[in-house]
Amino acid sequence: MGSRAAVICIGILVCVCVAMWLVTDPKGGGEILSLTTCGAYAAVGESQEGEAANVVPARKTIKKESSATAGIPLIHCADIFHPPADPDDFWDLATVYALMKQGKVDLRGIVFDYCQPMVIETCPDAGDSAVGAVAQLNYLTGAAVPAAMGSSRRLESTSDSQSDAPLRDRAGVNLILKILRESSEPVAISVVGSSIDVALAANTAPDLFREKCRAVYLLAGTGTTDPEKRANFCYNVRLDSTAFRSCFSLPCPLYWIPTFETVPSGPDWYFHVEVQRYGCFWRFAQQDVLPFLSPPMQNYFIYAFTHEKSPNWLRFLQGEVDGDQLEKIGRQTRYMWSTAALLHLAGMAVCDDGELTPHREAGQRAVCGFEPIAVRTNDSGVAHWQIDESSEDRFIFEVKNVDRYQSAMTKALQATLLYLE
Ligand SMILES: [Ca+2]
Repeated sequence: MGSRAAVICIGILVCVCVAMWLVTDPKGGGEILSLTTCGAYAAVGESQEGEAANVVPARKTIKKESSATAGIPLIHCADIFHPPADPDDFWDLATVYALMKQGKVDLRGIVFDYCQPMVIETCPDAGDSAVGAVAQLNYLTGAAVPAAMGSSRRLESTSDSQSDAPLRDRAGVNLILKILRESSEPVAISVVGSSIDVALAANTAPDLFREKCRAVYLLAGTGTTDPEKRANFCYNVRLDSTAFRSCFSLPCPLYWIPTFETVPSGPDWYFHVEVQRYGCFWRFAQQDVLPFLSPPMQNYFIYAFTHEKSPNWLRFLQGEVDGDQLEKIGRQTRYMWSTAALLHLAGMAVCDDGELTPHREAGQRAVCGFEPIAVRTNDSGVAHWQIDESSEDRFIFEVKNVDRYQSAMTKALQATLLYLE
């Protein structure tokens, strides 16, 4: 069964590769769209932080710490497409590979969200799964992380396992279950898109999840449960709200990371969202990180954010950095969500000055963290939660220093990605 699943995964990846090469850019001009986690999308233009600094392709240098060798087994589930729907997924994918390079995580597999009609409706430029990005990062790190397509179908109930689905819709679930089954130690799962495949996998094999899933890091939803503040209004929830609700019954620890605490009303709400206590959202000017990265990593981001149509992902990676393109994407503001969660699952806390330390050493300096909660759901999503010190398997993300969170995350991201050369 294992080799059969692998063959199926490879077959699907080949098909997706072919599809990706055929993607055309409907805008034609390479304009980069940023899809908000709550579904509105907008052209990401000039940095909102004022005049952009002059960005040059010359790499700045920052001292790296020496790397370890062990790592927490990890499966990363992402809605990453080429061209992007939400470009932050490219930063997240680079982050999990950088954590693997440091020996903090052992990246065992990637599950691609299926590109649902809702994705195309919300972001018409979105392409198919970014298999080229995975190939680029596998090449740079000397890894062979497998990737598989997720299910094209939403859950019909919170206990749905889609056991009757065709094999092509089971590749992601089968990869998750295979990794759990074969791992000698518990595996963490990060979910930064829809919750479909992790919910299906848990519904298919709950005992396996109970035994082998270290934790699910679920990035979706809102910290507020007040409908008047648009509770549960979140893009990742709307990809499949039933799957999202199902995750709160997972037979394993759940680290819940609401995307926003509250969502402002109005058509341009997206530009007015600020860092809040119970939401992981933050933003940064890409020019604050890109110039520090290695030339291949600069090309990785240029390839994605210019909607590069060439199928030559490897030669693009190895080519000269286009300084004009790097400067152009450097001026864009990137809206971010997942970085703190990915660092946390790798055992690291971010301090208020951006320093990365083991959890236990951060203390009051931690700029964010998790608190134990009791939580219940209803048909809309999360109905109520409260801090519950006795809880051992349900946690909520909390920004502990709202003023310093954004600058600290920018520094932590920069330091993490330096491991990719
Ligand atoms: Ca995402």
